[in-house]
Amino acid sequence: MSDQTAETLANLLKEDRRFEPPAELAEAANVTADAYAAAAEDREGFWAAAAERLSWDTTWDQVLDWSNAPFAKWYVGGRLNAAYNCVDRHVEAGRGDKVAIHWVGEPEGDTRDITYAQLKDEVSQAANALTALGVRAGDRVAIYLPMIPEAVVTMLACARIGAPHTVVFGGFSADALASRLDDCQAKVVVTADGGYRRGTASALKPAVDEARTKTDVVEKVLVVRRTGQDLGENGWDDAVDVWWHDAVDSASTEHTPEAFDAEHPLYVMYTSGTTGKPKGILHTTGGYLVGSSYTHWAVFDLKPETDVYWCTADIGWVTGHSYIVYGPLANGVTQVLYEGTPDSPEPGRWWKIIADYGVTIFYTAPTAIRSFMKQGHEVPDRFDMSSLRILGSVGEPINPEAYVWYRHVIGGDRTPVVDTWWQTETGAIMISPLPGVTAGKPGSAMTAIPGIEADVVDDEGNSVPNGSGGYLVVTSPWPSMLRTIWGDDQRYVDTYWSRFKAQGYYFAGDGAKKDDDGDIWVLGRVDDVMNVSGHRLSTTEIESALVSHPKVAESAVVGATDPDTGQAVVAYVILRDGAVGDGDLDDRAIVRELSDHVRKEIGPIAKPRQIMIVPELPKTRSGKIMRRLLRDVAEGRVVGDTTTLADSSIMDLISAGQATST
Ligand code: 6R9
Repeated sequence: MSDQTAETLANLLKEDRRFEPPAELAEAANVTADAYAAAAEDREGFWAAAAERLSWDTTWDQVLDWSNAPFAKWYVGGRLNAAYNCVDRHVEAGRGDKVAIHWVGEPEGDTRDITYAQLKDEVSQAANALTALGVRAGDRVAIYLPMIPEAVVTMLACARIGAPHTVVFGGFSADALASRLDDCQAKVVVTADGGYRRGTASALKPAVDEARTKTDVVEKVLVVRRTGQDLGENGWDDAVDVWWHDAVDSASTEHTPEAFDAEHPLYVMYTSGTTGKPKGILHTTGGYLVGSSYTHWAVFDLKPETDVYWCTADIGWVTGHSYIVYGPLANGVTQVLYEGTPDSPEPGRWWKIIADYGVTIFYTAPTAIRSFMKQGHEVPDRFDMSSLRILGSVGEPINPEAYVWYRHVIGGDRTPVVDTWWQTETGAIMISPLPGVTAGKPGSAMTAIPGIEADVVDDEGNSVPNGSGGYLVVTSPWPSMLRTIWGDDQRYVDTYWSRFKAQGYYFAGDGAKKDDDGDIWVLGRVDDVMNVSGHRLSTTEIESALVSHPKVAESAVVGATDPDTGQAVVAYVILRDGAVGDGDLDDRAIVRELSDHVRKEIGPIAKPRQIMIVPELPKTRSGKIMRRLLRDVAEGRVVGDTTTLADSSIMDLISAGQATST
């Protein structure tokens, strides 16, 4: 670490550092300070103007219909095609030769540049192929792909024909895939033979085959050949499986996009909630595209003619939807799409990509920044990253040290850092600095962006004074808000709109504080949702996975603070009678077995950092598990107040029994 960084870090603990926007950037900024007041004065007028950035087939009659709150309709009567907005209109405007995607495969040298004209042809071909497979407007299509261009092409092809997509992260297991396919009744799955992770080809198609044994909703599986790996003897079903290169490559590049209602479903994205079953968050066409494209332009001060943008998220998460596919492509920018892991084949891979492509705007997650911090600045220092002008952060609170390191080592102390708070449910960035306006404060997401109204409130829903903490709420509807939970309107109302029903506020599930200047610091979840490396996981989901194992009687899962991943999964399990000392398994082997079981049921990201076998769980007299106490143990603290426990000696047993863990 340089002396300067060390000094910066030391200072940070004592003082609130401010990073003023660079003068040049402020002068040419897309959004200026007066936007806040203008939007506050006429919010619907503001969002009507933002919608003008898109091409509409029919304009709307009404910006917002909130008469059936909390079920919103935005741009009522408007009609548009999302794929046309992301692709065709750029080609029609004479920008067909512009590169839309610099795709970088993980194996070195495996790259492809795709222009907007080529993207239009490929999306049209895929739209024709999906139609030929029987997909009609309104049918759901699941996408289970690595980070290859076909993932973007398929999403846009679905949007083009009005078939809502549901992208399932390639790291999810067959079981997790099956439950999502089943919940949204996906007719077609688009997948690949495999993808590259850390230099090796890892299979995807077998998980789809396995998922199909658990649900019979899927009629066709479209398979991209990516790795060329062997699919095995039973790995192909002629009645169901179709190769992408057979169905898509031969399809016509002519396809006329149909305009859909602004409220036509665009996609369903599953995310963890406080109960075991993931929630299918529904986003619709008009409002979502306005929200994602406006925020991408405003928060990153996007200059589509000159910027080269790169968001490192996976398209299996909402960040990939809003800030790789819909926002950036609607804005017609050139972007990098990278298939692999940050440090493969060498630790400087990301920085090399930035240098090679002259990336100007870079958007990533704090967990990645922290892992690079550990490697030191020597690796990034080897690369010329002077093209960068704006850095973004998303997924979890960014700790001030990581913010300062990011700005200093990656951004050469030139670049504003935008810490963007939002959620799968919000569809687009809600709270963030604006790079040409806001003096950045390490660790704070600052204020709601123009057009968005957020607050921090107490238990009764009253706005807390500066210097106090409470719950983060959104106080008025916004265009890219979720419309419902797929197939479960009641759960939508209960989860988001019942906590502050009297005020009509959207409850985000996050705790936050307002500092003395009134700026917002997001502190993390207040419900049973964990945030591991920027990915949301529910405690109950992992608990259900654990108790589905025959050896487990009961389990409790907590998120414990982790220096690398933000939070880590820590599980406590009570084994069934006879599971211990029975046969040849010792505790350690059981822990390993349970860990593998969670991995299989949900996916590697849910794998507990630690599993502790305990004789009992701490419960209140009404039988509620006191996670607070378990968190104390997991984080190595003195166990807090145990007076409400039915049996207060239990915590001594649990604290003493920590030896049996991985
Ligand atoms: C976009 C995304 C949402 C949850 C959210 C919060 C956490 C996201 C954050 C942040 C602090 C930020 N979160 N961005 N916390 N500062 N800048 O991550 O969506 O996967 O749905 O997660 O992530 O806890 O509620 P999603």
